[in-house]
Amino acid sequence: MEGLKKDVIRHVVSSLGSDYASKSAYNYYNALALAVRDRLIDNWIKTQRSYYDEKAKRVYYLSLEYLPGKSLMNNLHCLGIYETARKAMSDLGFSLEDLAEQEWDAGLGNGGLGRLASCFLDSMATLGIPGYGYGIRYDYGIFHQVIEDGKQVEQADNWMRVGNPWAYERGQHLFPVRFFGEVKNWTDEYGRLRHTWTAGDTVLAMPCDMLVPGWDNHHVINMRLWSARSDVEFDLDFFNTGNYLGAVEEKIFDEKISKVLYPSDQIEEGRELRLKQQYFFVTATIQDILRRFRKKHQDMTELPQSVAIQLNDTHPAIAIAELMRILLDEDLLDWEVAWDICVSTFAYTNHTILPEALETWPVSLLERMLPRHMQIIYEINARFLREVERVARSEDCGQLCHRDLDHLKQRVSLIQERPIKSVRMAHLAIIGSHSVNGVAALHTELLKARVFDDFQRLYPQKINNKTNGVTPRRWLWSANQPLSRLIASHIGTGFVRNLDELTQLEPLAADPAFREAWRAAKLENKQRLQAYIKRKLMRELHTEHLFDVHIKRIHEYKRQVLNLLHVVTAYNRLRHGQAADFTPRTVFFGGKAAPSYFMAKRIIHAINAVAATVNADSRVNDKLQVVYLPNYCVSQAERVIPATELSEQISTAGMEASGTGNMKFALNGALTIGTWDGATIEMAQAIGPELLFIFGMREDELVSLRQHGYNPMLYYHGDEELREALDMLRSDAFSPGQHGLFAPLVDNLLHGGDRFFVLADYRQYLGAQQDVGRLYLDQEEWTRRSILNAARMGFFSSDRAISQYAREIWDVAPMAGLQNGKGA
Ligand code: NTF
Repeated sequence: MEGLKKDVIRHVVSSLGSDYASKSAYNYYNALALAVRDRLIDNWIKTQRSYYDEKAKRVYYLSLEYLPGKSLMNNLHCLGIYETARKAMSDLGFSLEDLAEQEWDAGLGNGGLGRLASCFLDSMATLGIPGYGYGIRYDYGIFHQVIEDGKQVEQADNWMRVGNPWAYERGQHLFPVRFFGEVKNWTDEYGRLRHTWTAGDTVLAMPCDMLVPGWDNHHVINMRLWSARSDVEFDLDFFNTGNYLGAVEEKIFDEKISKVLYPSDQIEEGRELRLKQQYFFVTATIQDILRRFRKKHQDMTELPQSVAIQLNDTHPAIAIAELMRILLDEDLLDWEVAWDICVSTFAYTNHTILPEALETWPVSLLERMLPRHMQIIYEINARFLREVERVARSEDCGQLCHRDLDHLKQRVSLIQERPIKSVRMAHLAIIGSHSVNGVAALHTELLKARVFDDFQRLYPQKINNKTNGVTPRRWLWSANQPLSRLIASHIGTGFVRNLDELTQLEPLAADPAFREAWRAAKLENKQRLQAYIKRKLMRELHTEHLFDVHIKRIHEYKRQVLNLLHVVTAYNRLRHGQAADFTPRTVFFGGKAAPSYFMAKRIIHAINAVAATVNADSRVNDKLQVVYLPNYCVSQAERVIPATELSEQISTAGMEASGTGNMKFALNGALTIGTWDGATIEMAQAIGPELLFIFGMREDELVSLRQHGYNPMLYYHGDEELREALDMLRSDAFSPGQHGLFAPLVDNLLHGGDRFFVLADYRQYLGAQQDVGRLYLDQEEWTRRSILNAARMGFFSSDRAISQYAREIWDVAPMAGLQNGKGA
């Protein structure tokens, strides 16, 4: 402890240039972070060296998004120095918890996809897999959400304003990134046509490394994030012509590339700068990967034995064309050889089946910005369509019918003709990869049967499932110390590394003393949340209420509106005195809406309006409260999830690819009210469906309802409570003086087709909520189920997910000496 204290003081003085006697929390947080980083860097260097020494096959995880959140507590726990640090900082006059609050969340992602990437890096580090995360170091992450007059207002997330003590910026290792320009043809010595791309503009990519430690194993992997740097400083001509300001302007223009994360989620924005970001990221990453590979290899055909590249959704899919370009134009390989290398190296994960989220880029844009890549994509397509024809005409084509060949070719082509001629990035990713995986069993089945059915017939081996998981280090151990300590006191700490060990809790569910201790841990977390809400929102929570929580991005398919209709109905019953047996509850909502998503923003407004009405109504507010948690983010999730008793996972069946919040809640002992969707299905199967509150129509039932003509008006007319709730929303009951404010929401349900079947599931949802309320009155039974939920969550560790990727897709093994935890 004395060593750590000394290091902290030294950093306050020599790294931060401050007087150690001036007790600034900001300085001491930074100094502690630097002292922790010192303890990581040696192991990071050793880890990187060992990859070379052992000629390990490396895994590169390419993701435009990460959501690491805060690093301090997680890193202290991984290093096993949390207690030491707590004591050291307390000696120096600080509470570790307060210092940790000084850190800004690294919010370099939108939601589930980015958080999954961060959980995966944590698992690679812990399992000892030679992995690297690659991404973009956005200057501005996901926007900061404030609620003003009930509405979302976006503010810039200037997360690096106060510096980032965790990152190593490597200004000396810059990679050139080229755009625009033209392609020249030439003939090589064997008479083959060759191509050279001479680019117009160049910018530079600077690596910023953030260290990702494994759990108690000395294995530290790298998350390398690229930041755009202009090359005009090196362009002497510019200065010589006296155009100083012109040069500076160009510099600012170039550096715009990594300025801001696109805040869309499940909606593709299709803007030129976004494509620039994607290519900027991809080319820098591929250059770095090949630089490392070429240190030990000359023969490019050995690449797939040494390198696995996982594409996190289609955002980095242009990497396939980029690797082809390098192999063809720089290494001068033949097409077939280059293509084999690509397909064997790449694998692609799909995270959504919503059509509006499937990426396409206009051919005209690609032709201008990346002319050589567009040529390559055309060539990939031409060869692929010839192959399709061959397979379709062959004897063994199974269900493929060559009379439909033209249609088939149009459907699978990389190029879509309408509404504008564009490249379908998902098709490029599928064709250019040896593995395509979905993220939960149902999602993968839907990929095979619906979205990519043609590809499933063409390549029946390619599409596979890897159900998501979450890291128990952050989402149980670090976020929920009261519960973790209780668990550890009965079964030891092995579950942090091997989550299956939680099954040892099962017999304890029958032990009243253990149940009492389990409830005490939950209460402690509820009180902690209460204190936080008091500080932040100046609201007093009732900790004896059932804490019912719905936090995730705001999207129609996630059906926050269904939850809201339950709240309004409960409000009406209480007002009308029809709810004598109502179980008191506080309903929490939290989540960001994409700034351009009108309906999602209106939903936020409606939730806040209902909250204001309910909370102000003294007839009901001792029994029902509604809280909107502004600026939902990773660190807020870490506070809220441990305090949650009821987890809302109520998406339209078939629409949520997996969900990962669902897993975090159950792991922390919340019971789930949910639909038969995403990974919630597999959770119900692992836990026992009777221990969750499952309701609603299933995916196949919705398909047939849609086919037979779904009429939401029937539900409106047939259900008095539903009608009352919708009429209130449409009138000014929750928006005094602003008649019609929420009419778009209601009209969308009644006259817009209710695409997400809110009304169809309303009555069943109410029934399930009634069951929840009733069960909560029986605290012994509730607690028993809560324990069994957590005990059966072992499968949903990201360690299990990453082990499957490693074995079944990447063909990589953990580093020797690390499999069993302790590193060398
Ligand atoms: C999300 N997809 C899905 O909507 C979630 O169900 C899933 O849990 C996560 O991915 C992680 O797999 C996206 O965010 C995106 F961008 F693909 F639409």
